[in-house]
Amino acid sequence: MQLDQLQSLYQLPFFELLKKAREVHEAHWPDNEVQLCTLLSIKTGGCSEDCSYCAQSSRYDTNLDREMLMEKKEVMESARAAKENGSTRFCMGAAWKGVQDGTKKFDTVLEIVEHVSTLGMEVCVTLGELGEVEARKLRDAGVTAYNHNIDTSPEHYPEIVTSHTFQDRLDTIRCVQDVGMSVCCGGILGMGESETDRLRMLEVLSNFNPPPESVPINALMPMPGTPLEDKAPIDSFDLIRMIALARIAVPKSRVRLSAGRTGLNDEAQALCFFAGANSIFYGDKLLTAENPQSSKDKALLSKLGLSSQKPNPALMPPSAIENLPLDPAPVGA
Ligand code: SAM
Ligand code: DTB
Ligand code: SF4
Repeated sequence: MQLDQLQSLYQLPFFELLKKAREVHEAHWPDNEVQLCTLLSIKTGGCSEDCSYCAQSSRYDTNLDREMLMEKKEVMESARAAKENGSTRFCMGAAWKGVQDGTKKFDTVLEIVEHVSTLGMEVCVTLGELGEVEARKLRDAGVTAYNHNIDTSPEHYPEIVTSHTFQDRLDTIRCVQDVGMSVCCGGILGMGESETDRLRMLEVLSNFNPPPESVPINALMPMPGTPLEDKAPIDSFDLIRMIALARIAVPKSRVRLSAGRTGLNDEAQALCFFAGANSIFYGDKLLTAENPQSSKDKALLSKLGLSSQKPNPALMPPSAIENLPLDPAPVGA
């Protein structure tokens, strides 16, 4: 979709935009299901990059304890718990610039992925910059989607990050797509960007080839100590409009209502689901920040008559399918 088309949609009266988004949503996602994804920070803090929204950058004094790469056993415990709790996707994040083949840390990550991928969930990782070799190895280890956000428009990006470029982000995404792995790519609203920046971000995302499999829309959670700590929260109507536009711009992608749900009331979240959001981060914690309690999310989905996405073998890594029971358990067993 092009910028001028996004601009005309954005200018529509609120309910007209919602109506259009809802039509697209119903045509592509008739199931009333919301995907539940659980995040785990497998390596927290001490990141070399200067992303001005991020509590994990070592450039800012954010009062966050730096942690080493987690042990496989601990990761497996969290992943099993996420599955028990109803998540169908497990996303592991690491705070560092990127990964390189031949390093001990990359080998450890591959081993972690190999194990998590046997559990029967979609496996997502967000590990920063990588090349084609790393992408291929992650895919072969069982990663089903790679999260790498563009975060804002190309024009606004240098105001937010200087330690790498917007083009670096695109290059990583290209490598992921070239090896046939799904891309999860979105951004953050509320970082001082203009309306045009927001629409440009969607324009870039919708012109990926292929379009991203999922699009996380984060509302900035201002982190004390970061340059963006004092940013005012995004107006929830602006957020709902952006969700609606994302639904229209990338009709087949899952639109994930991501960070910042703790700042939204149930009614605003309900409108986001109506406008096309069909995925959330689920569980008390994001990477370092708070997320609504799972019990609260379950209650909200039930109040709205939405169900959580059922496990779907077609979306699981091959190693999970090998581990599925051959025959369904007898009824009542
Ligand atoms: N280091 C990897 C990277 O930069 O791609 C992965 C982790 S990074 C924390 C993943 C994404 O989380 C960022 O691209 C950003 O969209 C989101 N994020 C980080 N801090 C945030 C905040 N304070 N508020 C909202 N979203 C945030
Ligand atoms: C994404 O777009 N949002 C998630 C996930 N991808 C990795 C991360 C949100 C992080 C929120 C801030 C924190 O927990 O530190
Ligand atoms: Fe590092 Fe990622 Fe945070 Fe940027 S967003 S500082 S790359 S962890």
